[in-house]
Amino acid sequence: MQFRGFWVIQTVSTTPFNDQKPGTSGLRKKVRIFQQPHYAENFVQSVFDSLEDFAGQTLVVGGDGRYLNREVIQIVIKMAAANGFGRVIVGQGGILSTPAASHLIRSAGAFGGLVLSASHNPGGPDEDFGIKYNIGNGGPAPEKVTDAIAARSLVIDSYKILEAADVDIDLIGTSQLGAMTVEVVDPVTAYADLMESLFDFAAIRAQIAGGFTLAFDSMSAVTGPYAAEIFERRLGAPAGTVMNGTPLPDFGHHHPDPNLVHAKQLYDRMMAADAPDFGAASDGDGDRNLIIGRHSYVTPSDSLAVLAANAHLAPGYKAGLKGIARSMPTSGAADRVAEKLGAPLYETPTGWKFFGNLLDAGMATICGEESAGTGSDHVREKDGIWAVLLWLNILAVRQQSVAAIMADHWATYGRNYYARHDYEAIAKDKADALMAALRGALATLPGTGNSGGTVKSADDFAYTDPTDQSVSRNQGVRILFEDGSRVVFRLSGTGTEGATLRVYIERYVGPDGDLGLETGDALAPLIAAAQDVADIAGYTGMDKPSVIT
Ligand code: VG1
Ligand code: CO
Repeated sequence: MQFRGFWVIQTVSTTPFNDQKPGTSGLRKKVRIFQQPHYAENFVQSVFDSLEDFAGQTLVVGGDGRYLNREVIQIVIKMAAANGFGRVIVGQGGILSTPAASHLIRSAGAFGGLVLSASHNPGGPDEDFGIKYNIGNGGPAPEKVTDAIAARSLVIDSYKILEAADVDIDLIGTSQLGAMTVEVVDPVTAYADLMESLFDFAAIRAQIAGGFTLAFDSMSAVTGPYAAEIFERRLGAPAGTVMNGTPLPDFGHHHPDPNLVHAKQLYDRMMAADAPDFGAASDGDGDRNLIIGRHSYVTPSDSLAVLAANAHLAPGYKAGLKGIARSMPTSGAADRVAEKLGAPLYETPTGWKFFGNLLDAGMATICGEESAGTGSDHVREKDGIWAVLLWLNILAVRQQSVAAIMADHWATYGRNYYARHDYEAIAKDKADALMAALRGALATLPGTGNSGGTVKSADDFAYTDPTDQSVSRNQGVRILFEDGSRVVFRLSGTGTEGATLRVYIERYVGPDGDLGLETGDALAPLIAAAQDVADIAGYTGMDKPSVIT
């Protein structure tokens, strides 16, 4: 025990839980697991123990408002004080979207931040919670940091926490906790100002005033207050434009995952006869985006390509793009845009942390993933509302519908038909065996023919970071066909129940080819080939995926 004025720092004995997955940027588990005594504390102390020289520095803390958010924020604040941070900045009510947290870390010159979220996973007492650590550039901790945290969590035997009453996180202002300052800040304004600095709000406002209609579904998650401020107040869209705008601890029992399955309410609205001109949604922590034009769904991979091709129409990007980065499973649509722009294209492993170095080095301006994440060098996370605003800015300049912009894009660059098939909650040993068998067969695949065509090459994706030469291996099995089609297999790193197999299927058709096919029809032979090559039914007992996006 240690005394600091009236404050008592407790050193609490604990035992490791041994289940922090190496290679993932945080800890994501069922709420019940997080509620075990010392569990959250162990992870937070493992993070602090893996950092150096943060005494007196600033830590940003906030989350997506899900069940347990407030309790864990109190733990983090008291532990930060006990571990010697000089200042904690916390979003009012414990709210900070992931991109807003990234911005706050950067603008405050913070040492780092803890973001409490399980992203698009459901929330509530029987659902998921998570904690991720972001470094001083505002982005997810790189592998060397997450590996150190995971290693520390295996041997931790005590943590430090200040014995104190809870801090009032609902009142904006500054208070003192031990030797540490606690600043409760408005989570929205600085972020909204950043958006206003990048996009032509006057043009978007004029477009809306002229009758352009939009719908934004916050899915009862963190973007509600951000969207209300930006779309309804600053851009003048009518009240009700933001759907499900109040963050709820259980997201109203929904999966806050902006895809066609979970954002069905928005999808149905966008496909109705009286659909608005533009629809969008974001996920639990506000870093993902779903874009649906009137009667026209845009795949995330296509959205990345369109945003990259048109970014120069927005004031923040009028100087053009330094480069484009996409994760390996994301379709090659952005590659064709990069080629035309004469900008470099980087292909990274899945996960935003790999973009951070490229953005810091000024090598890329826009980044994206097939999982509905798009962003730029304005922060170091993907950013759902940013993507929506860039679309709106482009629409305001081009004065065309989303469907017309897509048709125009495909006529110029060709179309990458694309789908992701997820096989969820499969037994971990079965999933590992399936991947091991695929990896074992890599050498025998080239030259063989099947319903997908003739295999040109097959490998297990490895990435060498061009800025620090660090190597990441085993990032997913790729099978490339002679005609440029592709099937990719990898296991999810973010699920909390068993294992999830993701199969990514892509077929390219040039500008003169058939651009108007149904995606399912266009991909049918490749889907069959994928199921066959990996013997998915044999390993999983599932004859079809649980989610198709
Ligand atoms: C998924 C997505 C990946 C994304 C990650 C975090 O990972 O596929 O593209 O970066 O979620 O997104 P995985 O390992 O389950 O495929 V989020 O919105 O949690 O910050
Ligand atoms: Co997210």
